[in-house]
Amino acid sequence: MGIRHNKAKKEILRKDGLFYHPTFVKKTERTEIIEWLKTLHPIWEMRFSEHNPPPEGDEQRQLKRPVYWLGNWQFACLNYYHPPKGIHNRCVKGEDYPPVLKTILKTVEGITRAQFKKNEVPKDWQLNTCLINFYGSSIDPLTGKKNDTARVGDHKDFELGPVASISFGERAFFQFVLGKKDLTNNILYEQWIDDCSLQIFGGELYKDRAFHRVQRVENKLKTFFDLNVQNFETRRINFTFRYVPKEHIIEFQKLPKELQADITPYMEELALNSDHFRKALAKK
Ligand SMILES: O=C(O)CCC(=O)C(=O)O
Repeated sequence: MGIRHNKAKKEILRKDGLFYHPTFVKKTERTEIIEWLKTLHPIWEMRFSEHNPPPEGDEQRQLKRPVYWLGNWQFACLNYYHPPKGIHNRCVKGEDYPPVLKTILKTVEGITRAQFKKNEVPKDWQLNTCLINFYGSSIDPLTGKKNDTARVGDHKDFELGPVASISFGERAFFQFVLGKKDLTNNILYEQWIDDCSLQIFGGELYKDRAFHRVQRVENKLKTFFDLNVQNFETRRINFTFRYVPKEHIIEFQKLPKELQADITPYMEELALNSDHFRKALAKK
């Protein structure tokens, strides 16, 4: 049986391997982060590429949502960071965090060290990688028809050590599940993720054994973020912070040529609005 977090009380939740603070991000920080988000131009990625075609039984597809990465960019077609074997040529040096996130992260790293066991936090662990997911509905530019894609299927985050996430906007229904991926799942824990909340999970049970997923995102407020995402209505934004050892973060120009070719269109799109990506493409 799943254990439901008592959302009405807005209590901080402390379990072995899971920490949740429903009102962690201050309103002033929220405002600053949302303003900064308006400067970003998130992109749509395809899951596969010319040099990493879909394996048998799978097919090329667009990700369900626009994304932006900080610290390093794990392009979907480079297959994401997946230790112990998938560690090379997957994490391309990205933009630094804005000051407001740096400040928040110092506290988050402190909470993590205090709440998690020593053996659950790797040596040199720091939250130096961030995936920003934009949840909402895509809008067909011809018909105006909306398609709600605000969910994420069962998966694990393979970066070592605890991962932390902060969320903004509509609440998301989040589950940790045990058992084989996509089969009848045994719900380990489920909870609503609130606006301005912090969730941290790690350890053998929540991080290594359980899959996690976002089942749905509420659509109650009918207010959308005003961001640079074409044909998309964003009603929730989630930042997931992770750790990738420095030696596994590579400059674009050091990638093998065929992988450079696969991600060049994304780098060019990012370079339209980012000095970092402009310089990365120009470097020899
Ligand atoms: O949106 C969320 O709360 C979770 C996102 C997630 O599962 C991920 O980034 O791996």
